[in-house]
Amino acid sequence: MGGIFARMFSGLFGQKERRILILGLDGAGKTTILYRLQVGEVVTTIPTIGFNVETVTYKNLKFQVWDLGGQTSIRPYWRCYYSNTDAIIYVVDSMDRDRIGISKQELCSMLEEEELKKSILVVLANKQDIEGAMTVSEVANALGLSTIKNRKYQIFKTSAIKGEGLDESMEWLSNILQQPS
Ligand SMILES: Nc1nc2c(ncn2[C@@H]2O[C@H](COP(=O)(O)OP(=O)(O)OP(=O)(O)O)[C@@H](O)[C@H]2O)c(=O)[nH]1
Ligand SMILES: [Mg+2]
Repeated sequence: MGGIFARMFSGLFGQKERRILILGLDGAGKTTILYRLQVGEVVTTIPTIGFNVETVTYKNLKFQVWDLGGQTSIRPYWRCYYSNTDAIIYVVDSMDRDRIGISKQELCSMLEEEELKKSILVVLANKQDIEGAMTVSEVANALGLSTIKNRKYQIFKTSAIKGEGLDESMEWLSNILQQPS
Protein backbone atom coordinates (compact mmCIF):
# COMPACT_ATOMS: atom_id res chain seq x y z
CA MET A 1 0.00 0.00 0.00
CA GLY A 2 2.62 2.44 1.17
CA GLY A 3 4.66 1.73 -1.94
CA ILE A 4 1.75 2.54 -4.22
CA PHE A 5 1.14 5.83 -2.49
CA ALA A 6 4.81 6.66 -2.54
CA ARG A 7 4.92 6.03 -6.30
CA MET A 8 1.76 8.06 -6.90
CA PHE A 9 3.16 10.87 -4.83
CA SER A 10 6.54 10.88 -6.54
CA GLY A 11 4.77 10.79 -9.92
CA LEU A 12 2.81 13.88 -9.02
CA PHE A 13 5.82 15.50 -7.45
CA GLY A 14 7.95 14.79 -10.51
CA GLN A 15 5.59 16.73 -12.73
CA LYS A 16 5.41 19.83 -10.59
CA GLU A 17 6.92 22.82 -12.37
CA ARG A 18 9.67 24.50 -10.42
CA ARG A 19 9.87 28.24 -10.64
CA ILE A 20 13.28 29.70 -11.42
CA LEU A 21 14.31 33.33 -11.78
CA ILE A 22 17.38 34.33 -13.78
CA LEU A 23 18.72 37.59 -12.38
CA GLY A 24 21.87 39.67 -12.72
CA LEU A 25 23.04 42.96 -14.18
CA ASP A 26 22.28 43.93 -17.77
CA GLY A 27 24.52 42.27 -20.30
CA ALA A 28 25.50 39.40 -17.97
CA GLY A 29 24.07 36.83 -20.39
CA LYS A 30 20.72 35.93 -18.78
CA THR A 31 18.66 35.76 -21.97
CA THR A 32 21.44 33.90 -23.78
CA ILE A 33 21.44 31.36 -20.93
CA LEU A 34 17.65 30.98 -20.94
CA TYR A 35 17.58 30.04 -24.62
CA ARG A 36 20.71 27.91 -24.31
CA LEU A 37 18.84 25.92 -21.69
CA GLN A 38 15.64 25.79 -23.66
CA VAL A 39 16.72 25.17 -27.25
CA GLY A 40 20.42 24.38 -26.79
CA GLU A 41 21.51 27.14 -29.16
CA VAL A 42 22.94 30.64 -29.04
CA VAL A 43 20.28 33.15 -29.99
CA THR A 44 20.82 36.77 -30.86
CA THR A 45 19.57 38.87 -27.98
CA ILE A 46 18.56 42.45 -27.43
CA PRO A 47 18.46 44.01 -23.96
CA THR A 48 15.41 42.66 -22.14
CA ILE A 49 12.81 45.24 -21.24
CA GLY A 50 10.41 43.31 -19.04
CA PHE A 51 10.90 39.54 -19.08
CA ASN A 52 11.05 36.31 -21.05
CA VAL A 53 9.48 33.19 -19.63
CA GLU A 54 9.96 29.67 -20.99
CA THR A 55 9.42 26.11 -19.89
CA VAL A 56 12.65 24.18 -19.69
CA THR A 57 12.80 20.43 -19.12
CA TYR A 58 15.93 19.00 -17.56
CA LYS A 59 16.06 15.28 -16.90
CA ASN A 60 12.58 14.54 -15.52
CA LEU A 61 12.08 18.01 -14.05
CA LYS A 62 10.09 20.82 -15.54
CA PHE A 63 11.13 24.37 -14.84
CA GLN A 64 9.29 27.57 -15.48
CA VAL A 65 12.20 29.91 -16.07
CA TRP A 66 11.79 33.68 -15.82
CA ASP A 67 14.52 35.86 -17.30
CA LEU A 68 14.16 39.44 -16.11
CA GLY A 69 15.73 42.55 -17.60
CA GLY A 70 18.79 43.68 -15.65
CA GLN A 71 19.07 47.37 -16.51
CA THR A 72 19.28 49.74 -13.53
CA SER A 73 15.84 51.18 -14.15
CA ILE A 74 14.23 47.73 -14.38
CA ARG A 75 15.89 46.11 -11.34
CA PRO A 76 13.31 47.52 -8.87
CA TYR A 77 10.72 45.35 -10.61
CA TRP A 78 12.57 42.10 -9.88
CA ARG A 79 10.79 41.87 -6.53
CA CYS A 80 7.40 41.61 -8.26
CA TYR A 81 8.48 38.11 -9.35
CA TYR A 82 9.92 36.78 -6.09
CA SER A 83 7.02 34.83 -4.58
CA ASN A 84 7.12 31.03 -4.81
CA THR A 85 10.59 31.02 -6.36
CA ASP A 86 12.32 27.66 -5.94
CA ALA A 87 15.68 28.83 -7.23
CA ILE A 88 17.52 31.91 -8.39
CA ILE A 89 20.14 31.69 -11.10
CA TYR A 90 22.30 34.76 -10.56
CA VAL A 91 24.42 35.56 -13.60
CA VAL A 92 27.64 37.56 -13.48
CA ASP A 93 29.63 38.87 -16.44
CA SER A 94 33.10 37.71 -15.38
CA MET A 95 34.67 40.37 -17.63
CA ASP A 96 32.79 43.21 -15.93
CA ARG A 97 35.23 44.04 -13.12
CA ASP A 98 33.96 47.62 -12.91
CA ARG A 99 30.47 46.56 -11.92
CA ILE A 100 31.12 43.46 -9.81
CA GLY A 101 30.56 45.64 -6.71
CA ILE A 102 27.14 46.70 -7.97
CA SER A 103 26.37 43.08 -8.80
CA LYS A 104 27.28 42.13 -5.21
CA GLN A 105 24.98 44.85 -3.82
CA GLU A 106 22.07 43.66 -5.95
CA LEU A 107 22.68 40.06 -4.90
CA CYS A 108 22.88 40.97 -1.21
CA SER A 109 19.71 43.03 -1.19
CA MET A 110 17.90 40.28 -3.07
CA LEU A 111 18.99 37.64 -0.57
CA GLU A 112 17.58 39.74 2.28
CA GLU A 113 14.09 39.47 0.84
CA GLU A 114 11.74 37.40 2.99
CA GLU A 115 10.03 35.90 -0.08
CA LEU A 116 13.34 34.43 -1.25
CA LYS A 117 14.32 33.03 2.13
CA LYS A 118 13.95 29.42 0.99
CA SER A 119 15.15 29.83 -2.59
CA ILE A 120 18.23 27.94 -3.69
CA LEU A 121 20.96 30.06 -5.23
CA VAL A 122 22.98 29.16 -8.30
CA VAL A 123 25.63 31.72 -9.26
CA LEU A 124 27.00 31.58 -12.77
CA ALA A 125 30.37 33.23 -13.42
CA ASN A 126 29.58 33.65 -17.10
CA LYS A 127 31.67 34.62 -20.16
CA GLN A 128 34.55 32.35 -19.15
CA ASP A 129 35.43 32.02 -22.83
CA ILE A 130 36.84 35.56 -22.84
CA GLU A 131 40.52 35.83 -22.07
CA GLY A 132 41.21 37.81 -18.92
CA ALA A 133 37.85 37.06 -17.35
CA MET A 134 37.72 36.83 -13.55
CA THR A 135 38.11 33.26 -12.35
CA VAL A 136 35.31 31.53 -10.52
CA SER A 137 37.03 32.10 -7.17
CA GLU A 138 37.59 35.78 -7.94
CA VAL A 139 33.89 36.13 -8.68
CA ALA A 140 32.96 34.17 -5.53
CA ASN A 141 35.18 36.42 -3.40
CA ALA A 142 33.98 39.63 -5.02
CA LEU A 143 30.38 38.63 -4.34
CA GLY A 144 31.18 37.60 -0.77
CA LEU A 145 29.58 34.21 -1.24
CA SER A 146 31.34 32.72 1.80
CA THR A 147 29.23 34.95 4.06
CA ILE A 148 25.97 33.40 2.84
CA LYS A 149 24.17 31.67 5.69
CA ASN A 150 21.19 29.31 5.81
CA ARG A 151 20.95 28.79 2.11
CA LYS A 152 21.90 26.10 -0.36
CA TYR A 153 24.10 27.72 -2.97
CA GLN A 154 26.80 26.90 -5.47
CA ILE A 155 28.83 28.81 -8.03
CA PHE A 156 29.71 27.51 -11.49
CA LYS A 157 31.86 28.85 -14.29
CA THR A 158 29.97 29.06 -17.54
CA SER A 159 30.16 30.19 -21.10
CA ALA A 160 26.67 30.58 -22.49
CA ILE A 161 28.17 31.14 -25.93
CA LYS A 162 30.12 27.88 -25.87
CA GLY A 163 27.48 26.06 -23.86
CA GLU A 164 29.95 25.17 -21.09
CA GLY A 165 29.11 24.74 -17.43
CA LEU A 166 25.35 25.04 -17.79
CA ASP A 167 24.76 21.29 -17.62
CA GLU A 168 26.72 20.98 -14.39
CA SER A 169 24.74 23.79 -12.81
CA MET A 170 21.38 22.32 -13.84
CA GLU A 171 22.49 18.90 -12.65
CA TRP A 172 23.37 20.30 -9.23
CA LEU A 173 20.12 22.28 -9.03
CA SER A 174 17.98 19.32 -10.07
CA ASN A 175 19.57 17.14 -7.40
CA ILE A 176 19.03 19.75 -4.70
CA LEU A 177 15.42 20.33 -5.74
CA GLN A 178 14.69 16.63 -5.51
CA GLN A 179 16.05 16.35 -2.00
CA PRO A 180 13.46 16.61 0.74
CA SER A 181 13.74 20.14 2.19
N1 LIG B 1 31.72 35.97 -24.94
C1 LIG B 1 30.54 35.73 -24.36
N2 LIG B 1 29.49 36.54 -24.58
C2 LIG B 1 28.32 36.25 -23.98
C3 LIG B 1 28.16 35.14 -23.12
N3 LIG B 1 26.87 35.11 -22.69
C4 LIG B 1 26.28 36.18 -23.24
N4 LIG B 1 27.14 36.87 -24.03
C5 LIG B 1 26.86 38.07 -24.82
O1 LIG B 1 26.59 39.14 -23.93
C6 LIG B 1 25.63 40.02 -24.50
C7 LIG B 1 24.47 40.22 -23.53
O2 LIG B 1 23.77 38.99 -23.40
P1 LIG B 1 22.24 38.92 -22.95
O3 LIG B 1 21.91 37.48 -22.79
O4 LIG B 1 21.39 39.72 -23.84
O5 LIG B 1 22.34 39.64 -21.53
P2 LIG B 1 21.19 39.88 -20.44
O6 LIG B 1 21.77 39.50 -19.13
O7 LIG B 1 19.95 39.17 -20.86
O8 LIG B 1 20.98 41.46 -20.50
P3 LIG B 1 19.65 42.32 -20.14
O9 LIG B 1 18.51 41.70 -20.90
O10 LIG B 1 19.94 43.71 -20.59
O11 LIG B 1 19.47 42.24 -18.66
C8 LIG B 1 25.21 39.41 -25.84
O12 LIG B 1 25.96 40.02 -26.86
C9 LIG B 1 25.61 37.95 -25.68
O13 LIG B 1 25.89 37.31 -26.91
C10 LIG B 1 29.30 34.28 -22.90
O14 LIG B 1 29.28 33.29 -22.17
N5 LIG B 1 30.45 34.65 -23.55
MG1 LIG C 1 18.09 39.82 -21.34
